[in-house]
Amino acid sequence: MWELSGPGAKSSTLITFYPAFMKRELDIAILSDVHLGTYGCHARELLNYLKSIKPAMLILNGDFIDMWQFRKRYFPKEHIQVIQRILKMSASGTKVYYITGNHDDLLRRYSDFSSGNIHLRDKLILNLKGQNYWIFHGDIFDLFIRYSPFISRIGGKGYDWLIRLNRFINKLRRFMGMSQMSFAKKVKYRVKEAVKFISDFENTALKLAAEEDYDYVICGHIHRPQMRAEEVKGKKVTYLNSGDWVENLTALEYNWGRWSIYEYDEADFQYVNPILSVKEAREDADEEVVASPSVEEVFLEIIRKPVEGKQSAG
Ligand SMILES: [Mn+2]
Repeated sequence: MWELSGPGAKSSTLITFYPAFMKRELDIAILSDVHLGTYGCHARELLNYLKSIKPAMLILNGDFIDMWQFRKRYFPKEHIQVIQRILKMSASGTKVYYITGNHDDLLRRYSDFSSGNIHLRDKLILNLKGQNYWIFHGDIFDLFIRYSPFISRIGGKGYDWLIRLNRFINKLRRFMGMSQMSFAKKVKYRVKEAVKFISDFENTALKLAAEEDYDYVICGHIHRPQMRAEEVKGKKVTYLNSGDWVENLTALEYNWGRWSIYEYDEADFQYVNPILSVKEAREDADEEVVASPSVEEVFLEIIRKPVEGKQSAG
């Protein structure tokens, strides 16, 4: 929005005054479990975040689009804008890796497809400063860990329903001057089984990474942001998890050779740097929104968008 862009931008002089330094430059940003297409997805907040950064590499580590929920045809404007924002980032130089997860496993048959700066993969192996990284969504561990029926139920449709119920109750609570509460967090965190599931997941990842001789393993899937270093059989392994954009609103950021977990804070956008807030932002000429696209339209747009190519006439 405030970068000087192509011919489409009607470049009101105001826009050119917003300096580029307001975008944080990052080497790598990792997001997972955005679950576009579900009621739980905090797309507006994610848009705020995406507009505030300029990463050299953006890794979408699985469950970016929730294709399991698609038949409901819930795909509001902000959800499309998230996709458009990412396409725009890729067009202006950000290398985007779309790693498949279990909710977008339909895309696995297109894996290792690349178009311009966008790369679809099932996993990603990186070497940063001599350290080997193993990056994948993590649903593969479901085969190793025994789920309790309770957990698998929250993972599915019931979970989406729970979030809607939660929103409704929070509306009532707000109305009565009470503080907000998160069912999803309560359910997921308080239940002993869930805690055990999370630690099983993390331990499995650490153990396998050590066996495969990786220094870092980075996952998503369990909606639990984490940075944890352990010594496994004499080898130091670090487990990172980027969390999600349903409950935690977090991302992993790599800059100046260091990892950190970004936690979304509405206040940063409303008060500290209001110009970054989507609500305040002017509509971009090139960000027009197509009304309710079909499933195919949405994900075909991602995988076949000619990023650098000019649009062919007609
Ligand atoms: Mn998942």
